[in-house]
Parts: sequence; structure tokens; C-alpha cells
Amino acid sequence: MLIDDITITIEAGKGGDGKACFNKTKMSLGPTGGDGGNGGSVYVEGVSDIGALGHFRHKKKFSAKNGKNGMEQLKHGEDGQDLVLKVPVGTSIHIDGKVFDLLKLGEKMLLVKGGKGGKGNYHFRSPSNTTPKEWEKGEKGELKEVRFELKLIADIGLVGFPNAGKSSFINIVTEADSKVANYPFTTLEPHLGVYYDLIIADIPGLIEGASQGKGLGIKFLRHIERTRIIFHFVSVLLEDVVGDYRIIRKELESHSKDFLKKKEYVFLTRADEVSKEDLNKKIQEFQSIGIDAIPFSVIDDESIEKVKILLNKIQKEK
Ligand SMILES: Nc1nc2c(ncn2[C@@H]2O[C@H](COP(=O)(O)OP(=O)(O)OP(=O)(O)O)[C@@H](O)[C@H]2O)c(=O)[nH]1
Ligand SMILES: [Mg+2]
Repeated sequence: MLIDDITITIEAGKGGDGKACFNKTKMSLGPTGGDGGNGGSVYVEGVSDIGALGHFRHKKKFSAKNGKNGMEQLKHGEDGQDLVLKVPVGTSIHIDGKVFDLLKLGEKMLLVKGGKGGKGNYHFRSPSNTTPKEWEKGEKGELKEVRFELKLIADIGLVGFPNAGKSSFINIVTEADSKVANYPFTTLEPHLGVYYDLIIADIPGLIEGASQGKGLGIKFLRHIERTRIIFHFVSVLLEDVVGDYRIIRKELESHSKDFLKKKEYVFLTRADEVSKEDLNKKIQEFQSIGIDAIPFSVIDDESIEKVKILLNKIQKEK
């Protein structure tokens, strides 16, 4: 199961305490208490593994290490080790009521800062006080809740009713291995496929009422929020292709108006499963609302080639 929305608690390390002590040799009796080390901080870093949020599934709190206390002879305590949490690129980070998007591989962001180490008594010496007993406690590390919400980064998102052939499409034009079967909701979680530089996201099918939670709902739509282009798949086996196309558009719109602004290509899929006349009739139905639907069949090499030409064009524009 792809984990794409998870909230955890993170805690930075406490700073080590400063030390109060004095030189034991008779010749010099001054203060020699070292400083405490700084507490470790917690960072996030973008990685390519889209399943990386799975690491946060069973454990709910993640802490960086505390700084060590200061020591005698002006020895400073060691700094606590930072903790770097790996999240997939495309993760939105909700923290302190704000949202940050981690969009680059290797990009790092500080979430909570470690506490500063306390000063040892050496720092408190002065002409009027050559034997200071003061020392500071290390500061506490910050403690916060953070929510990681994965929104896949893809160039093209595939949408359509279940059984429209979305997974079959992504499998044939990319090396993806998305499950295909002749029943609705075969795809239960998003899959990515790569065509040269283009990333294509296959998401579970939508149905009427998806925005109210019907079927698998629309929670997966967040994974194509960032795509520039939508490939809208309509099976030629449907009675009312234009009506069904509009139903999906309405569901997209109720998730976000931005979906309707994206560049969209409409495909009439499974084209080999109806007669030529029937296919042409359905192409015309789309033409009557100003849409040039592209017929597609996974068993027709010519239509696969045409799609590849389109993908090459999209790639050039990228
Ligand atoms: N003959 C033929 N069958 C197809 C074609 N495309 C898909 N199919 C079949 O249609 C069924 C559904 O295909 P999928 O690719 O799983 O459909 P999907 O849109 O991913 O479905 P969900 O994951 O349930 O949303 C499978 O049995 C496929 O083999 C096609 O071009 N021609
Ligand atoms: Mg599928």
C-alpha cells in the first residue's frame, strides 16, 4: 500500500549542559568547565523512492540525538547527531500551520532545530570572579507535529472510469507494471511510468460521486494535481461517451477548478472492441462538442505509434 499522507511527531535533541569545574593543578586554578554540545536537528530530504513514507507507518515519534554534557579541562560535549528523514520528492510538508513543497531530489529542509549546548563555567570568569560556579543548562530541542502529504510529480496524469484501459496504456508505452484486469478498480494505488523524460501517473478509476467518496473516491487526484497534462480515457464500450466524459470532468472540477485548466487529450480506448462504424460515430460525438478524440487500442500498433508521436511532442515542449 502506498502511504501518501501521514502525521508524525518529531523532536530535536536537547543541548548538553555546561560543566562547572576547576583546574586541579596548583599553578593554575581557573575554571575549566567545557560547554555542552548542541542537540541534533531533524531535517527532511527528498528521495526518489515513492514508497519512502512507508517508513513512518508504525513508529510515530522520531528524535534526533541529545548533545553530550561539557567536561573537565575545557572539553566540549559532542554535538548530538542530526536525524534526516527521507521523503519522496513531491511531498508537501505541513508544519507550524504552513506548507512547504519538497520538489527536488536531494533537497533538504530543517524541521526542528536542536537545543543549544549550555556554557561551561570557563565562560563566566572575570577579573572580579576568578572562580565562577555558574554554568548553563542545555536548551531543550523543539518538538513539533509534521504532516507529510505526497503529491506525485508527473507530467501526465491518466484519468477515466474504471476499466477504461489506463493501466494497459501505461504498461504498453512505458516499462510500468501496473495491474490490468477486466474488473473495476483493478488499480488501487497510483503507479508511475516513465517514457524517456516524461513521468506518467496511472491512478485508480473515478466514478460519478467520487468527489463524495464513492468508489475509491478522489483522494488519489492529489497525485495528478501537479501534472500539466491530463490524458482522459473514455472506453468505446460505453453507451454515452460524451455524457460519461462530462461526469468525470465534473468530478475533477469538484476536487479543484485547476484541473479544468490543464491541457487535456481525450482518448477513445479499447477501439478494437467495436466496429469501425461504431468507433466513428463516437469520434463524431466528441467532434460535436469540439473535441478531437484519439482512438487507441493496445493491440493496434499504429495507434500505439501515434501516441508515441504525441508523447515525443509533449516531451519536446517540456
Ligand atoms: N481488447 C482490448 N482490451 C483492452 C484494451 N485496453 C484495456 N483492455 C482490457 O480492459 C480491461 C481493463 O483494463 P485496465 O487497463 O485494467 O483498465 P483501468 O482503466 O486501468 O481500470 P481500473 O484500474 O480499474 O481503473 C482489461 O481486461 C484489459 O485487458 C484494448 O485496447 N483492447
Ligand atoms: Mg488500472
